[in-house]
Amino acid sequence: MALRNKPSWELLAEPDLSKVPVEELEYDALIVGGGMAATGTAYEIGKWMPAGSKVCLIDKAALERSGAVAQGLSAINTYIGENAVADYVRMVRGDLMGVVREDLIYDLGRFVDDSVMHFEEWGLPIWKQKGDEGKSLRDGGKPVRTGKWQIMINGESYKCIVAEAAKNALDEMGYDLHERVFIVKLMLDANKPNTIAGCVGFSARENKVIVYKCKAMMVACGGAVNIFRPRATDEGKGRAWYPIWNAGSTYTMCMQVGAEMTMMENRFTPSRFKDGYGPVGAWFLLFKAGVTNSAGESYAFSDAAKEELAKYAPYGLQPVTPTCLRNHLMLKELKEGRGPIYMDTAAALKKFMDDKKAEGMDDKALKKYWKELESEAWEDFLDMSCGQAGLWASMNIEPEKVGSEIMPTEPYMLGSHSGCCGIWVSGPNEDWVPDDYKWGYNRMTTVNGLFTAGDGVGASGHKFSSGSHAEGRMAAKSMAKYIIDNAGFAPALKESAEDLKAEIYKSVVHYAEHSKMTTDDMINPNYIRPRHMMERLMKYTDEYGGGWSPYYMTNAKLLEIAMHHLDMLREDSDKLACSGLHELIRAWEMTHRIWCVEDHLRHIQFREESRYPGFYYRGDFPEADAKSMEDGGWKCFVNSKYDPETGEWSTFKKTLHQIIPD
Ligand code: SFD
Ligand code: AMP
Repeated sequence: MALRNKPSWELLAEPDLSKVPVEELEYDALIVGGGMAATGTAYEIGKWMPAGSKVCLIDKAALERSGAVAQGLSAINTYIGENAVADYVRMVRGDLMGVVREDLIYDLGRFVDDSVMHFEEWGLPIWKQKGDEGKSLRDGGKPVRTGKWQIMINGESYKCIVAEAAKNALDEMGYDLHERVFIVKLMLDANKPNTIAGCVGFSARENKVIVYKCKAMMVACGGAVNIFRPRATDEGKGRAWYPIWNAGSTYTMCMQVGAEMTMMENRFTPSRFKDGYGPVGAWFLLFKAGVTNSAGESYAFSDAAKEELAKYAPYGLQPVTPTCLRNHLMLKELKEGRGPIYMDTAAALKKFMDDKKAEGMDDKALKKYWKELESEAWEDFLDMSCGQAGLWASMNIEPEKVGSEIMPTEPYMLGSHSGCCGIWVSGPNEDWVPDDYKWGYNRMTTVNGLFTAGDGVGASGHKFSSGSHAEGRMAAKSMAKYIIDNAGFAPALKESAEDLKAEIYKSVVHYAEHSKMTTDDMINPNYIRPRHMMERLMKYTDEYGGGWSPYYMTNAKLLEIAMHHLDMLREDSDKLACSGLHELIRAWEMTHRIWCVEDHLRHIQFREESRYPGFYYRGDFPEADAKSMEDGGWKCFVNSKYDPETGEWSTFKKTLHQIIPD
């Protein structure tokens, strides 16, 4: 049960909202979120804002350890370095089955390395090739590459380092930082149509509601986690791959004020070390490990696999198989009874040792080399997913002796990792960018003054931590330009502060009014707790929306049932009850999850093909369509829009432009 932290206790005895003060604040620019993208914006924005501007960053948690990088990372997955930016676009396009915004990807590729160089200057240790130790990236030091795009770091404190730079930048400019404030919703201007004017949130530490007004806003609250039933059960349920505290706030809050969404049908179903959710990239790329089925066969390179991949030409025929199709091959093995799937850690480590022996390394040097190899293998997890190292230790797993099971997990929604759902934003205002991809301010959504970055920006995945930071910086520059161009704008809200407070605290009052009716306050005919809501949501999305239990399969009928259940959930969310501030966060997270999952399923319903086999399948449309929208096909974007005036949704196709030749 949720923690009943002190402040709300005072309210529970007698639900009197006059005990909850409301603060009303006004800023020029607001940065909502405190992750990689938002810290990028915080670092950059002061350089471009007019002197004397007021800016505030609001994070639901503490900047030092919030967001996806909270635990640290052991690699930076986007560093262009010696590669061509156009090849980066080709890689992202190929991995995401062709439907991407090449303008956004190219633009990001031009700037991302500068963020990585800054990370190093701020103190992040980046592995260097032999002979280049001590030489910075900016001075031409060559990083240790895991793959073509990825570099290795000692990144346990990655987020602390990046957060410190953001805090220093905010401090230097005299800007504000509000930590532990959960933003619940955004608000449009009372006078100027389709223009952002503010947001409202509540403190997670004291009874207080804050209403913010602003001229421009960055919303970068990450992706959506715990929207599908996790493989983890019972008390292990908190264990997930992506950060559990990112609850789809970016998508929901922006779509609620009318921002056009794109590719919300896309999801990332990562294959991870089973139960611990340890990332696989370093094992595949750095240690060059292979995967095998229960018979020890290297199934991904078999003739049958080649035949299967050919069905998804041209994507399946690329030298590096796209992430979803790697899953597809794995799922085929599992469904045909050849599971479990193993990452062959033992063979990979043995090969390293054998190679060194063949090179003539003596026993003493070999021992030392082994120690280094062993610690790198463990450090990969200790730096970014320490629960996986704990699981290996507690299960007596010695990776040099046995392989470890890997498994496709539950689906996640995100736009910065190997997925691409998110918000439709303007690209850079440059002549090579198609007209329908740009409307003035880079990374601005279709709502005036509302910007996003990182997981928020759709149709441009594979940004990862570095790209999200760089994108936050790029957006900061255009936010400042927007503010300067609209200097006369005075934001005005339609909603009253008192009404907003009542809306936010409704579930606390509801709990206080009804909780004494039963002996166990978790069970009550008058209300539903956020925990119950989550269980229901996960059951519906999993069973009807293509979660792991039906092997990621859904169809039109199943989706219709899912939508019906979501309707009921939304109706019941009116009766949410919370016994404290902590649970109040959970309640609002659930509301955000339900909205973004609804859009996800609407998109899957609309797209009558299976564009991402291995992430999800439409049983009634199993093929991936090669025809463009103009030829009546699905090689195009699917966008959607919620109309805040009428409460109606529309879902529609949008033209795809190829900018970089094959
Ligand atoms: O191994 C509110 N990522 C990896 N990136 C890499 O570069 N290398 C890796 O090695 C990566 N891998 C990885 C990664 C993530 C995770 C969890 C694991 C492994 C285990 C991806 C990156 O981390 C990711 O791309 C970026 O962090 C995305 O940045 P951004 O800014 O879009 O999201 P965020 O950092 O999660 O921050 C979200 C912020 O929003 C706050 N927030 N604040 C106020 N009100 C609300 N309602 C809010 N809701 C959320 C959060 O507190 C947070 O500050 S590997 O798999 O490949
Ligand atoms: P992951 O740990 O799976 O999130 O992967 C980290 C990085 O490695 C991402 O850039 C992935 O695209 C890449 N990657 C992971 N597995 C493979 C693989 N088998 N082949 C090529 N790239 C991979």
